[in-house]
Amino acid sequence: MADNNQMSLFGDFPREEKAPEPKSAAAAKTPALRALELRGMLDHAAYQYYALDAPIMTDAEFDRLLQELLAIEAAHPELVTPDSYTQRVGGYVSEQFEPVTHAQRMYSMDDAMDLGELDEWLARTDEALGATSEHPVAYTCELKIDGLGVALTYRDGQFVRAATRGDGTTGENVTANVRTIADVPRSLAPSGLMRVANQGLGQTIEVRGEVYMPKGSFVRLNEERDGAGQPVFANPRNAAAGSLRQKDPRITAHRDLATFIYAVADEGPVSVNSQWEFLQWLRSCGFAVNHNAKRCVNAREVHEFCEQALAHRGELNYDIDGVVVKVDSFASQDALGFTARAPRWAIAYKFPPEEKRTVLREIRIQVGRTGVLTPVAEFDPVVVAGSTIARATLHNIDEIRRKDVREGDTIVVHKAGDVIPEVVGPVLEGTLAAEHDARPQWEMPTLCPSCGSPVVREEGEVAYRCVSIDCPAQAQERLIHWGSRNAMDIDGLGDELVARMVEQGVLSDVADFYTLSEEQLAQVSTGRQNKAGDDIVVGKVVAKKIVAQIEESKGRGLARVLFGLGIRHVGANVGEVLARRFGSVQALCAASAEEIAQVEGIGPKIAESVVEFFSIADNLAVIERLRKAGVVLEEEAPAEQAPQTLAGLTFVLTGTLEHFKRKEAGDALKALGAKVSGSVSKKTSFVVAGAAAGSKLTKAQQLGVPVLDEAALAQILETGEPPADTADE
Ligand code: 3BA
Repeated sequence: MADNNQMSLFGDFPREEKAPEPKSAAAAKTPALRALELRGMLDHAAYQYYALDAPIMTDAEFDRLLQELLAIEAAHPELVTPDSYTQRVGGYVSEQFEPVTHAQRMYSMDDAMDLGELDEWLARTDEALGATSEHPVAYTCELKIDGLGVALTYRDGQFVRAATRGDGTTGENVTANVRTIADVPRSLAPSGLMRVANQGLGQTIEVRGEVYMPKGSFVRLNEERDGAGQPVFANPRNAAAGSLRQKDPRITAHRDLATFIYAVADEGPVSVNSQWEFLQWLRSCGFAVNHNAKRCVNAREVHEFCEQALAHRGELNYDIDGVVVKVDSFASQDALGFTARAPRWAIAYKFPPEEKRTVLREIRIQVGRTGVLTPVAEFDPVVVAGSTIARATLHNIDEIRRKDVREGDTIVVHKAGDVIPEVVGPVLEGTLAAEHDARPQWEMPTLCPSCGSPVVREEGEVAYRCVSIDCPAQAQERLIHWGSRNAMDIDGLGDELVARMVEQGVLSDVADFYTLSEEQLAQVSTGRQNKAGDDIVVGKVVAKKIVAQIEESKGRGLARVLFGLGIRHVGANVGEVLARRFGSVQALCAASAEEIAQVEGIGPKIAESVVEFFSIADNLAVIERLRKAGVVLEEEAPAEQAPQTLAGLTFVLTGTLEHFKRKEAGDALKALGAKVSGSVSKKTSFVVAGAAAGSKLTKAQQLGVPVLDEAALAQILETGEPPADTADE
């Protein structure tokens, strides 16, 4: 495509805002000196902000410095250096992953913040390209996926590397993680390759696109994390970023990521002439290309496409934050060229933030299955991003204080990541501010609203909880949890139905599910009435289906049972780990907290919680009834276990081993009960150092941690005997 220094067809159209007048102190310096100084300040501020999460200046201050530097560089182009902050496209490259320098820089895009700005850009571009009504300029419109920019490299048609966009020049090597994404082709389809010129040996092609997480997968992932007491992701984009930047690709493999591809680093090898044809070519190579793109024959169609996209964004299973409009013809793109940061032939029309005003009627307390009291905002229903919302969690009292929302306030609500309703804050315009100030601050109740027991806040926790073991609200939530997707997955059992069953006395603990008859369930009132005013009951047909589902749930296996029981700190993951290690409820029940805490990935907090759960007679009684009902409480194939001769020892493996893969050696040590850690500390029992061991070996020597060689490791694995401690030689 066109090189950077292409003359602008926009002539003297003002592209950059007027720079602020330099301050007198700054004006006294030569431009070269001041540019140097500004670059230093900007780099330092960006490092503080992105790498250390410790900003040293406001965004406005940062922007002022950046504008000053841009002005100097515009007046003195000879002063522009490749490493200048103005040449970066934003962001900061972290040092966690290996850096990758993009063969060709990944540009940014100019934004149009509303349809008016879009129309201005279209008019300007039409004019620059000499559009007439007989010969209008065609544009390709693509949905703007709210994902993470990535570059995928193929050598000789084979996928060899994936890198994040990073700052546009340098990204991070995320190949291992991207390999786990199902829709990324391992090799290019021959039909696509046929259209690539010089497809000889050594030919590389780099395509670019977005990695995203489908909304449904995002919701499920958060449900799972919430169930396991882990922090949830704020939106699908963060979830995708977190998944892509996992150190362990196995974790990424369990996250449902997907891609949309829309660009190439260098159009040279592809024999197509327009963005629209190019998208078809990408598809013929096997890439995932978004189908909701359109080749618009003129600017009016572009405008309409953007309106349509905005109206229908809620129907998509992925998050979009706008529309990318590109001049279709490559020849016209070349004629327009690039500014320092972005192509002139493309623009990102950004959707307006979907925010609505409503009135906060009440902050209601919801009691969770572990007794946590969660404040929930109940507001007048409003339509946001295509669906009606009437409540949103406020998480905890700290959040309520931070947002300073009070019952009766007019509030702004939106959907985080297009899906999760969220209260942004109170509207404090005009008289609303005085009204807000006159309302009392909301307080956490001191008694559980369900059972009336005193509420406690444990040391170091934000959550308040009801610690009563027989709180009806907790009991109901536990029943709902038992039937939920990641637990026993009982289809058709909604939250409402469980509530009605509890109310009508047919259900009080999870074992009751398995003695429920079709006749009993068919008689349960749904709480709704028909036109004649009679109660609507569940009915025979639905009852039959649900009872069949309950029957089926008996065989879901130990891991799901352990998760389903709702033991505090035992999420789906921990449930699996415990099931694998102990093999049966009986074995887990007999284990001490110390034994449980020995298991890799299980901490003392979880272990305590498990032991406490099994020390309660009521819980044991429920488990006994589950067993009698035929619920499987064993792992299918109880794990054959080697004697745990290395229990209590922590190993760190470093350097290159000659006869083992590090991972295999680690697994073998774990099978003997050892913990394997990635970092050396005082608690490390042994460091196994292979060839070219680096900082971990040094650290071990500093801390006096005994160091073993590969032969010693081989001996341990062979005999299963722990090594003699050689610490004080
Ligand atoms: N098209 C993002 N940049 C995009 C190739 C250009 C471009 C995007 C786009 C520069 C989307 C900036 C980061 C980048 C590849 C540079 C899209 C989307 N086109 N459909 C015009 O859907 N988010 N982003 N990515 N090169």
